[in-house]
Amino acid sequence: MLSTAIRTCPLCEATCGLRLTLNADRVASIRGDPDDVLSHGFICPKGAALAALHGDPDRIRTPLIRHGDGLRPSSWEEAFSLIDARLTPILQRDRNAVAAFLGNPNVHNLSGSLYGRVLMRALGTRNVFTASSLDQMPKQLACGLMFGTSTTVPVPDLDRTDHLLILGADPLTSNGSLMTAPDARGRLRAIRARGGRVVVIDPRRTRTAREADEHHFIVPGTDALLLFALVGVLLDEGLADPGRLAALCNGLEELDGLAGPFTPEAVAAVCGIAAGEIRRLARELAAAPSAAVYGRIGTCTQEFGTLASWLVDVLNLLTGNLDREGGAMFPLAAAGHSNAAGEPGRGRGVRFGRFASRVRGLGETFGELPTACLAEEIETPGEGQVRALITVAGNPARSAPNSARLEAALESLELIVSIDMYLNETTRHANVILPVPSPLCRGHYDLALYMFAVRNVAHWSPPALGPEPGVPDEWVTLIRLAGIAAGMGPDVDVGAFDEGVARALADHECGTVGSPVEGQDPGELLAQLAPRVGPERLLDLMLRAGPYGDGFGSRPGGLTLAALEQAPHGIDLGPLRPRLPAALRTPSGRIEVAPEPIAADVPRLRAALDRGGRAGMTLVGRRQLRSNNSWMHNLPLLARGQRCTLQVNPQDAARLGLRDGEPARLRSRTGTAVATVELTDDVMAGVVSLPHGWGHDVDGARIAVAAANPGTNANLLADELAVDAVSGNAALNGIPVTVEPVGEGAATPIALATG
Ligand SMILES: Nc1nc2c(c(=O)[nH]1)N[C@H]1C(S)=C(S)[C@@H](COP(=O)(O)OP(=O)(O)OC[C@H]3O[C@@H](n4cnc5c(=O)[nH]c(N)nc54)[C@H](O)[C@@H]3O)O[C@H]1N2
Ligand SMILES: Nc1nc2c(c(=O)[nH]1)N[C@H]1C(S)=C(S)[C@@H](COP(=O)(O)OP(=O)(O)OC[C@H]3O[C@@H](n4cnc5c(=O)[nH]c(N)nc54)[C@H](O)[C@@H]3O)O[C@H]1N2
Ligand code: SF4
Ligand SMILES: [Mo]
Repeated sequence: MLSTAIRTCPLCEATCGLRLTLNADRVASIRGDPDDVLSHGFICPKGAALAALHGDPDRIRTPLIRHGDGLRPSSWEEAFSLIDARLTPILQRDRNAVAAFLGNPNVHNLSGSLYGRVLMRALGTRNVFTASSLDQMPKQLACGLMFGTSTTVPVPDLDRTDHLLILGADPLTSNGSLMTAPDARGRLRAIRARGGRVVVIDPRRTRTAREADEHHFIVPGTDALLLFALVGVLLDEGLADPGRLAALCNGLEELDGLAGPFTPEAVAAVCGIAAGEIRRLARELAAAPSAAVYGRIGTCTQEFGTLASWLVDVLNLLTGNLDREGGAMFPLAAAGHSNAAGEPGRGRGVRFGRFASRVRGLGETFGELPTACLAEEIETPGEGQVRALITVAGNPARSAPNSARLEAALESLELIVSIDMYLNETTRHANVILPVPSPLCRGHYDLALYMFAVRNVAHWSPPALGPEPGVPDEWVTLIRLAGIAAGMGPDVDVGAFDEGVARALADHECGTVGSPVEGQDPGELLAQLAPRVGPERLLDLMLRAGPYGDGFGSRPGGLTLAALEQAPHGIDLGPLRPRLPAALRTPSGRIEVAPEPIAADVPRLRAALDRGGRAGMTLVGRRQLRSNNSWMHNLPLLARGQRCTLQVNPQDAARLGLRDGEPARLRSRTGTAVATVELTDDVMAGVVSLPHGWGHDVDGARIAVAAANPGTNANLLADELAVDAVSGNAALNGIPVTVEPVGEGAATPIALATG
């Protein structure tokens, strides 16, 4: 008997609607859902591969516990008893001795998004690390300081803009990031079809660049210089006009002084873009009827990530495009959006720098420490030394810089507990691995990603398939771990614990100024949410207390989870609308144009400018269409047709003696790696590109397909000491390397890389 299920793809930020054809509990096919309110039928190869992920024989379906050199299956009782016995004494000694690493898939998983923080609270450790500090922290910090919350981030109004300037992003490959926009190609083509212009700044001629009107190579790490020069031209030539927002700004007058040294002529040689071109780019940006500037990984995971991320929005502001149709706008998500309730002038601003990492003294951001300093926190003795690690949906052994050092540090820990679906490069070090259900067996709502969507939408997906025998929902596992961390032992009453979680959220919502449930009785809200439990209950509460919600009766006809259940293709909440000043949550209630912590970093940029360009080769990364960071190389359909290569410009190859298809050895401060050369003039001279997330040929993992096509681990080369000074985010791009051929008969075999 065939049946159909509709659900959102949980794999990347595009949030595509999928139509699954099911044959009992078997997935017969997965196609794009033509009726989805946001994706309109778009799908990429990974979405279709969810069936293979569901069926992957290597996916873990039972807890595993360490046994000699390997891991053996165990019951859940045995696993939790072991965790309780080992974790509790460490926590009793020193709560900071237990660290946590939360990986990227938590963002795509309601359990991880809502109950990960429950576990963190129960642990009570300062040593919380996440993929955010390997990714978008500079953007969230810059926007937090300017606008008041970490999710008040402008996104390009893609479907209405006349001019899009993209720096360091490749949405045609990544399918968009901090810009939820399925079918990026279609949306970019539509800009050009309506007479608009797309300009890309990237050290590689990306798929996105090939669809653009104009592409400029840029020397990695120099975006802040280019952006400052653009700001300077606008100011000098009288082209800067924030329009109605001028009256909402603090510090506008500081920009002139800050931008002063960075003239087009001063930065041109260092950026690799001619001064005349920089002036033209600025004038065209200012002249466009509407325009949006957008930067992503290339502007974040680099030495000047916060400055570059900030300047992107300074440009949006100065060109009058911030918060206006066709410009860079603030989405209003239906649930959980930190700037939805409350009012300007009553925000406390973002929390940042309240404490520092023990060894290197890197500051905390929004309650977490930079992942770039995890290894040293494990290695360095003293009070607060990390002795145990809990990973949830993370693979830091492949995602964090200097992975050889980090993996050695992991080996020295007393205990590692991993909640994960694979026995991979990280979890092979674990003492206990707790499995999670296949994505098709869980409900789904994109709590985080709708905060960055180019259109306001809401979409609930019920589980497409029934539960997998013996695999509890991930939120249940997180609560059981939280129970242990809270000293309640291995058999915590999950239902009672969850009541407490829901109660705390209801208390919070009822106490929030401007919330549609402000002043209501939390107990009555909870009664109305019955019989829902777990993430569905919390989601329903957030939706109903949210900006489109029914307010539990105070706004009849408003949004509820029940309403979303009746709308399997999602509910369209309309195009983005101007939100300032209402969305501002800075303590001043105004736009902080030149926040002090950011302005204080400008001298460091000035020093880099004075040093001038760097000789030698520079390594950058890239996304690949059939990859998802490190963890989807085990699916045969995706693995076929996806190779990990080192892209090298033919000019460099000739000089360095590198040949297409042959191995090259890369060296950086941290290590050595060997990768197969791909000659292409799509990468600028002086730059080589290697994707991250590879290097699967390791002992003790169970990822047979991935191990057969292992590729090279780029993070053997990324330097954990290279961080964006303001946010502590890892500078995973712009790594100085040497590249040389691996001579015939040389000792190092391909892809067997060592630190
Ligand atoms: N297919 C696929 N999709 C993905 C992922 C995946 O692994 N595969 N990963 C997901 C994740 S976690 C994220 S965060 C997003 C990322 O989404 P994007 O940022 O759109 O993706 P990237 O391809 O990493 O694009 C970064 C670009 O920055 C360029 N770059 C490097 N250094 C610099 C620099 O200094 N300046 C400038 N201007 N450019 C530079 C690189 O050449 C690259 O083209 O993608 C998500 N989507
Ligand atoms: N050199 C370099 N390094 C990079 C980057 C780069 O561009 N260059 N990009 C960085 C970026 S943007 C990111 S986001 C990080 C990603 O860093 P991580 O999040 O550490 O890495 P992933 O490869 O996404 O690994 C995800 C893990 O979660 C598991 N998993 C998948 N789904 C689930 C689930 O539903 N529940 C649970 N519990 N586990 C699940 C997978 O098996 C895998 O072990 O990598 C960063 N590292
Ligand atoms: S683009 Fe992203 S959300 Fe859409 S099908 Fe592909 S992986 Fe899934
Ligand atoms: Mo990411």
